[in-house]
Amino acid sequence: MAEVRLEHAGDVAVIEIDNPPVNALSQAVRVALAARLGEAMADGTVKAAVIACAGRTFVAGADINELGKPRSPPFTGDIAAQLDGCTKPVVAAIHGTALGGGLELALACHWRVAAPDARLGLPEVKLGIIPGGGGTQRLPRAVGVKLALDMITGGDMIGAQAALEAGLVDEIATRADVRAAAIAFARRAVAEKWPLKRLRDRAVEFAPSELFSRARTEIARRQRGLEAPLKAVDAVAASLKPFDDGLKREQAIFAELQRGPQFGTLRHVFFAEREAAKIPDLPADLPPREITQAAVIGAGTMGGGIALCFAAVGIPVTLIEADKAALERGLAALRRNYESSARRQNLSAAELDKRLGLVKPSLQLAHAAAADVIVEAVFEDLALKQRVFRDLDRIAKPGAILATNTSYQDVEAIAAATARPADVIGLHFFSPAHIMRLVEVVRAKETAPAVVAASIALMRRLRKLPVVVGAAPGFVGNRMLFERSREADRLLRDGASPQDVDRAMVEFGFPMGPFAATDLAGLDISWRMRKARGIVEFPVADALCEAGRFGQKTGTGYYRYEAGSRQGVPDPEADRIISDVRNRLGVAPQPIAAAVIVERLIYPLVNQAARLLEAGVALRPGDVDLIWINGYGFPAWRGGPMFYADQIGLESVRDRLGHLARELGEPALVPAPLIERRVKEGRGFYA
Ligand code: T1G
Repeated sequence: MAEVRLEHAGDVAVIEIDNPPVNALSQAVRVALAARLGEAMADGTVKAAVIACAGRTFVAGADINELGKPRSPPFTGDIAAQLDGCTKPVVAAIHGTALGGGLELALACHWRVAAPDARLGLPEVKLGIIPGGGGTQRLPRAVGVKLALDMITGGDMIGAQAALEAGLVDEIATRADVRAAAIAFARRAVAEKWPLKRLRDRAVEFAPSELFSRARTEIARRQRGLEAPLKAVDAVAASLKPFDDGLKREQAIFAELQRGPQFGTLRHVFFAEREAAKIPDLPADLPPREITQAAVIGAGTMGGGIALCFAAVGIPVTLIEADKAALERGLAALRRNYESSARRQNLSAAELDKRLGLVKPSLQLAHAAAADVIVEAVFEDLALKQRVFRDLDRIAKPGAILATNTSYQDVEAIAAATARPADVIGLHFFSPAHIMRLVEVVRAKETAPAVVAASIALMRRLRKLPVVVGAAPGFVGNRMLFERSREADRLLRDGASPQDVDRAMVEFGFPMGPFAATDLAGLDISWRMRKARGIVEFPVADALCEAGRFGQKTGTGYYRYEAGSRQGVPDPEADRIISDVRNRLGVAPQPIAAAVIVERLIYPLVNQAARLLEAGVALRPGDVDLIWINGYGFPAWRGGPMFYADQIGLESVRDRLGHLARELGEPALVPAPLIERRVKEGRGFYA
């Protein structure tokens, strides 16, 4: 039951919010918080107040379960206004993550003291809304318009040190106990009679109008289709007006977005992410596994990126490579990658060197012996991976997690190369591993539940999004991608051009179309796999590969790339090759509308996912949505393929699949039994 307690540390009132698990500002908490604050201010013996939280974090925001439904005051903004009226110093004691309404509450306090590892942010745009408790007006007054725009339109957190340097936090608690530090801070404010620092009284420093136009341009490029970030720019721009006028503008935008479609969709994604960590048959009482050392085998692009993920959260990692030159290349790439992400996170040079110092290079597999988790990321060849795992079986300490980063090899076959298959699991990181959040946690038949649970916990510690999948070919994401890729090849044979298809998918909301993406990754990778498996359903892709057109790496693929350019241009030579395939197959090309292109590329995803759900390879529709949003660029504001299918209407999707299966003669497009059953029950995947 949520509680807000009022305690006394001498003449300092300590108001403690206790609403597990993240001290969300539910209705009950807001009512009690307003009451305790009033009591503290009315108590003549109280000279100052501290607002703190019990448990693992400061307030992580409004209670998302309540948003979008009828709510009663006091709202976060009302409590912020109450704080503005306080005549005694109020200090926020921040630990864990002060997010959304939690940071807005702290911004309305006169000062903020943070624990060294605290993180602060206004992530509301990730839910399709904007801060609605005064954050768009107070944050610019605390840190300036530029950083406020970045934080509010991006929704990302910043660390305590960066917050101190920006003026968002007034002190970092050197002591372990941030509450004691805040009480001491409050006492100093009283003793030295500091004037109360109310952000609403501060004018926003001058912000050139191009700051806002540049933000809008950047958002239109990087967050295309999302409404909230653009609206957030409008709200922050209103902070240049008198405070109360700006608040009114914020409230109007906040209310409008809560009524909009994107809030419901992004709230679905939020809760799907929380569901993904809950694996039904995992015992709840599994003891946490201590992971203090990691090792990564293979210093290529993936291995270097994975090693970086461990170092970035402070876990020492040994990066092992058989070849000295490859190890040096890997280390150089790792440093380059971390330097660029460090710039984005405002990491200091000292912090960067400290993190990089956690990566120990080695040419000896034996140096993995002390690791609690070992991630193999060698070349995608089963025999090589089995050899590595046979060696690791001999070297690794008992109880170490042995993970393969394979994207399509048989995890069961890899596990069988060891005498400890229970410790073997797949951790399919997506490239670039240090940036992409998604990791498919591939559970083999004999993988121990404790290893699955420990892997999920470890991925969350690496700030990844772990989704558990079964050890079937292509797992979930790539198995679905195969269906879309086959239909994309067919669209070219039927008359569409690569740019027709890519344009339709970009307009749908993908950051890039399937053919530009394949040119980027390289056509030869899947060509090698198709030849090994005797797959012949990609005649256009095969013809391009036979002509040596592997994509950006060879300067030509579906498109042509001028020297030094990564932007492909239509290539008459590619058109000729496509036309030759059509002639060879006797296909008369027809123009294909964008809407049909979207159906022919999205519905096969949904159909294949339905089969994977039926087979238990995917656990939930929400997991499938998360995989495609976070691994393949499916626009989050459309909720993912399964949520999107429900929005279209599953019966309509079923009918179109049946029509396409007949028209194209493609048995894989026959509606999956799960879809037929749900339609018969009058249900979707979610409803
Ligand atoms: N409301 C309700 N429940 C929440 C919640 C929230 N804000 N945040 C987390 N939970 C639940 C979550 O569903 C899960 O529940 C449990 O807490 C642990 O979460 C007025 C309007 C804080 C970084 O967007 O980013 O403020 O599944 O598994 O990995 O302007 O939760 O256990 O039953 O994620 O340690 C803005 C969202 C809200 C923050 C912790 N705030 N939360 O991560 O744990 S809008 C957010 C997070 C707002 C104001 C506006 C993360 C976390 P269950 P978890 P975690």
